[in-house]
Amino acid sequence: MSRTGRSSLLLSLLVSAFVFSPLIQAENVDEYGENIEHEIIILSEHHHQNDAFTQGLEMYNGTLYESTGLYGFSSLREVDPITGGVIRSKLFNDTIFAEGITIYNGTIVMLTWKSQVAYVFEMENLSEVSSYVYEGEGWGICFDGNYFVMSNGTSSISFRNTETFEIERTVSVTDSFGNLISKINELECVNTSAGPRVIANVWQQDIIVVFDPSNGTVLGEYDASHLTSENNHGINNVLNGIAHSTGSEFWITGKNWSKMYLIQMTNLSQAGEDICVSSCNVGQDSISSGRGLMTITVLIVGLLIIFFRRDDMPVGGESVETGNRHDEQPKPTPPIQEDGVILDD
Ligand SMILES: [Ca+2]
Repeated sequence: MSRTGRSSLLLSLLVSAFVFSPLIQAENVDEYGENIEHEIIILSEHHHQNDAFTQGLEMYNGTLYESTGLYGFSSLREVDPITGGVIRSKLFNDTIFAEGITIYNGTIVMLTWKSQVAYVFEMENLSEVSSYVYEGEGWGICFDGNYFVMSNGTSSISFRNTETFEIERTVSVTDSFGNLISKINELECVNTSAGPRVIANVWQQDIIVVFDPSNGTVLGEYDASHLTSENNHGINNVLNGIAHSTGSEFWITGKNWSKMYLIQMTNLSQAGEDICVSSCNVGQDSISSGRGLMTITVLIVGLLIIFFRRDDMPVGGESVETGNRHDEQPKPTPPIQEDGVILDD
């Protein structure tokens, strides 16, 4: 193809992208035509103990409570959110792998990964007062005012009786295309002007999702990759831990991160449309959406750019740095995993 021909083709594709762009914008607008953007705004950065393999995070009366996992390292901590300093902590024996926590009726309820026991501690002195039993794995938990809301590493969320811990009902977390969102991890229950919501980490993903607890439908997805790139120095040191502060403000951190963040989550009560969290099935619903058109257009333009620039690319098979950390090979196995301990969640 001549250079003139190439330029014409490129121009056509760019025009196509421009023509399709209004379709994209039209998908996520509110009743006034304003864009609904689910965005994390960093309000302040704080220290986080980087020995904390964070499994649960919850704020109560200005104090932050944190549970940390791994056999032999699990703990329950009372933390000063401003300094990140540990005020009090309780260490567990090496049979306990601590998971998510929530505050209920003056106590802290803490899940365990595979022990099938939820321990209950006094907030005053972190002493154990009772426990619940359950079947399966425990990952995240929050209290919605009526029930314990619990994740177990799948897409299924259970709503449990606060007296018996029996399951009252379950929902499956799905995006708006019906794709199941698995590995739902740490949770936070909040009430918004549009109704109750559950906010969740998704294990090994740089996103936080908001779903409707009545049916499990994801209403918003927040990209936290700019935070994970600052803190993630290993395959297990993932984004995890979210605690409601006030209004639309939350504390978030990750496993062994050295930073904790006070953030604002924009448009928390407003639902975006056509939210595709897992790998979308292009060819079905999404093909007719603006997002599908944008994806195709961007893909074609990207391929064309590569085509035009190929003469400038290095010879001999040298790779080009993409800047995408997901392209990296997995890091060497952490020592604790080599010892036979399977890291959670
Ligand atoms: Ca939480």
